Parts: sequence; C-alpha cells; structure tokens
Amino acid sequence: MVNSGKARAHTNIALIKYWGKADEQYIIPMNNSLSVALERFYTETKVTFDASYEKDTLILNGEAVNDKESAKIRRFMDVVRERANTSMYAYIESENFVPTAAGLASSASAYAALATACNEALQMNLSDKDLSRLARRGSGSASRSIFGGFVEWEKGDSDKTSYSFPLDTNHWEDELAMIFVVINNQSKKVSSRSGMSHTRETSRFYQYWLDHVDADLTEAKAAIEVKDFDRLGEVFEENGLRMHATNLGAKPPFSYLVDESYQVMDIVEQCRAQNLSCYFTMDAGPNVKILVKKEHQQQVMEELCKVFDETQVLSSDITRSGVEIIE
Ligand code: 2P0
Repeated sequence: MVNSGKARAHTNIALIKYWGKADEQYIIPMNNSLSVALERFYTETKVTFDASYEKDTLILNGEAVNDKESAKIRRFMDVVRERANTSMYAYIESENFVPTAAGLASSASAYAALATACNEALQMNLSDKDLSRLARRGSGSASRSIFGGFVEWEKGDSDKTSYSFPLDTNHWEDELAMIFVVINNQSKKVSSRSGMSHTRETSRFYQYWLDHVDADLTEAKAAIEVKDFDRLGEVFEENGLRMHATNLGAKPPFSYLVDESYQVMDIVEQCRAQNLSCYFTMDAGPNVKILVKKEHQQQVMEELCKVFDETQVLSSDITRSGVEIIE
C-alpha cells in the first residue's frame, strides 16, 4: 500500500479579519472572518507516511528544514496521527509558489495543502468541512484555504463547530482581482500569532474590535449578495484599519504598517476619486493588498507604478478552486 498523497491549496486574504484566539490549543477564533482565495499564490505539498521513518522530515522549496523550525509542523502531524489513528511518521515535500521575497508566504495555503495531502495519503476520507477543521489546527487562516472564492470561517466554540465554508456568489469572483504592493522594510517582524495574542491580552481597543466585527461581517455578506463593490470595499477597508488600530492600543503598542503602506492607501483613495473601483487591506506586515474590479485593474496598477517599482506591484485573479489532489 502506498501511503502518499499530493495536494495544492491557494493562499487567501481576509477582508474581514481573524484577530485573536478564544482557544490557543485548538485555534478557535474570537470572531468569524471572511476571505478571498488567490489564483496566483499557492502551495503544493506531497506527504509520504512509512512505518520505517523515525521522525517527520520537512523539505521546503527543495531544502531540509531543521527540527527547531519544523516544530509547529510536527505538532500538527501529531494531530493528524491522532485523528487517523496511526503512529507512522512522514516525509513532507512542500513548494511555495509565491514570488520570492514578496513576503506573501502564507501558513494558510501550507496547512490546507498538508491537511489535504495527509487525508489522501492515509485515506482518512474527510469531508471538506472536516478538512477545514483539521487545517485549522495548523493555522487558523488555513481553515479558509480549503475552499475557493469568498469563504467565511465560522468561529464556533469547539473543535467540532469551528470551520469554514464557501459563500455562494454567483461567480462574482470572476470580475475581481487583487493587487499587491510589496513593501520591503527592515523593521522587526512580529508574527501574526504573537501579534494577535498580545493584542487580545493587552489592547484597550480590543473590546471595541469585538463589538463591531459581527456587524462588519453581516454588511460584507449583504454587499457580496448583491454584488455591490463599493459597499463591500467600504466595510472591509474599515475592518482592516480597525484591526491595525487594536495593535496601537496594546501594551506595549506596535504596528505592522510603515510610511510606504500609508502612501499606497493614499494612492488607492486618489484612484477612487478618479472613479476607479479599488479598496485596500493589510495583514501582519507592511504590504498592502487592493481588491479591484478587473476593468480597472490595469489603470490602478499604472497609478501605483508611478510611485513604486513595477517589481513591487503584483496582481492575481480570485480563484474559485479549492484544494485539489494532484498527480
Ligand atoms: C487573517 N491573519 O484573517 C488574519 C488577518 C493576519 C491578519 O490569519 O496563529 O497565520 O496560525 O492561527 O492564520 C494570520 O494568522 O495565525 C492571519 P495562526 P494565522 O488572515
């Protein structure tokens, strides 16, 4: 019996953000979140289980990852083993298809691909919903990368009830794209995991975040239902900025944003003043992501390239594909 499987999963960008955990061990979030899946950025992972292996081995983009760096993955593999009722270790080969140095590498596509490859290799026969629950144990945002298009992660209140599902959008994704402005800065990186935990524990603005995020989600879903781009853009821009504001209320405060991030936000506003449909969002780093109507994608990219080098301005379609078994 061959105990191997290979899968591809796309990264996703949250429009309504996940920021803070109710349960750190099971990765249960404090609030629901909503994302779009990116066509151009994805991870492909092959996993092989064998009774003769003495530990899990991870090869990332052709290079062995040392034991210290792979600790998070090995913890996730323990969850898989428990779930599949096996004691076999695995050989994991993973490739990230994200432009080098773009700073867009994502644990979302990584754990979604790994969970799906393990499901195949061990013939676990998990449904997409259960795959989403499993991927969540590796990284919260990975629960959303099981699906394509617009995806909601229902926070739930337990391992069983916290999972993602795709929204029915009548193929609106096909009319939209995302532009990335890659900002290289030297500031010390705060991981999203430690950033959200520090903010949830210490920020005087965190309760304000919780008090408003459900209404943002409701508004975003209503906008998606009627394909109202401006209504969606307004609410997700506010939601993203509010997430970043919570970090400024932490003790000590911190920020992921730098001067160039604000410069991009200004350009997006100027584009809107010229009737170009585009709105921004930022995650746990300085890069700015811009959701745009495809008909305006070229013009917005040209405006950005007047200020930023064209190597810093990337774009991707929104994909409706979820995880796939490959080979
Ligand atoms: C999101 N982010 O909703 C939010 C917005 C970053 C900012 O999910 O600790 O890597 O592994 O569950 O999923 C990034 O956090 O964190 C993230 P863990 P994850 O996309």
